[in-house]
Amino acid sequence: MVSKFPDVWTLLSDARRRYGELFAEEPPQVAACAPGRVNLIGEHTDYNQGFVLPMALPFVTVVVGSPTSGQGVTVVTAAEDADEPRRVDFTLTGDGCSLSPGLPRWANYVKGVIQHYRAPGLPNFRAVVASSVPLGGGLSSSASLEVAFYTFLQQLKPDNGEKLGKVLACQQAEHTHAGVPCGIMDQFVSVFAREGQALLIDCRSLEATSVPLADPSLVILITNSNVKHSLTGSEYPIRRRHCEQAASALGKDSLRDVTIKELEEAKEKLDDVTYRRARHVVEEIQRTVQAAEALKKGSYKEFGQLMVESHNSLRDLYEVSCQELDELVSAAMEVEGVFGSRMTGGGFGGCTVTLLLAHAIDKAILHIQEKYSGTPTFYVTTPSEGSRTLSLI
Ligand code: GAF
Repeated sequence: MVSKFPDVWTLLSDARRRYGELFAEEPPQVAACAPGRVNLIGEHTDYNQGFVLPMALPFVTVVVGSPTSGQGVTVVTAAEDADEPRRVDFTLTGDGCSLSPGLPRWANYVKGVIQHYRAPGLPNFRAVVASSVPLGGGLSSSASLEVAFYTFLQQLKPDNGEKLGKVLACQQAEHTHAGVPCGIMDQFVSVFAREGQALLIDCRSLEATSVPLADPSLVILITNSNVKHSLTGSEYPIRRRHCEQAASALGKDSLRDVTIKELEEAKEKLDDVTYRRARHVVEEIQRTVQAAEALKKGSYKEFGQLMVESHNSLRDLYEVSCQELDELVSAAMEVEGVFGSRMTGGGFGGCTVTLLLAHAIDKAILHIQEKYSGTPTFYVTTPSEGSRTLSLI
């Protein structure tokens, strides 16, 4: 019932074997990995300079490879379900390169990371990528690929090692090469995450506080709706634009600087849609800070209530939920021992995240399965560590 995914060492050995099959003459010299994430609360707040509370998942992207003396770069993905060519070849130009996005789409993340890599003079190389992060499920498979790739490049040609620079470069890669004007959350947590902890990230100061989340009586259940509506790509930049318009109409740099009182007083300056988007963001920022406090105190009931409020706001005010996610949340909330449940990530499909007592897990899975009109996939997860190099010895 609960999906099992290969751990990092299994992925690493798969990637090494694949590398050996493809480039028979020598084994890979370096390896790196970076995790996907689930956001516990604080949705669509990162690009409004607000707070988010994600944690890294045990699902990772692994990159193995070696510098070569030959011409050009070759990258191969081992992704089972890639519906595009799995191999891409290109050349680096002298100045660190100008790699345009194109096909295959998965390679745009790689090209973007190379383009924004923070040290000149990358050598040519060959690499194989393998990942256990579910694709298209809103669990940041793209950020994990970007960050894993950056970490891999750091071993070919070290940059200054500054972690925030790495986060920003990977975010830039997503902007320029995937065309998604994302916030900072996904890349940040993929770099900075620590095992057993969620991260409260202040997306204005770019500082993060660890929030311990390793209570054995608790479980974090991710339920994949296994749907992805086509609105995902087009609606995200529209939401972002509405938020910027709202802040500017109120004379502020971002919605982080707006209080509920100020928003209510200035309501007539905004059209209804812009007002509702802003209302979600302003309240969600407050909710996230409150939720982090509740988690620190072990007030799981309060945390769960805030998760549900967050979901309702994403559904009614921000309008990024969908029927399938709403069904999954409602079903989860009917189970005794569940504290809270909400959609997670950008929305329009993907996953929900549910906080519940460990002893209620089987009952919750059965109930959600019975109530959901589609076919869900379940992952029981724990907060895991951020990007790192992997030993090949
Ligand atoms: C996507 C984006 F990439 C994040 O930056 C964030 O805005 C999230 O949607 C919504 O909270 O994952």
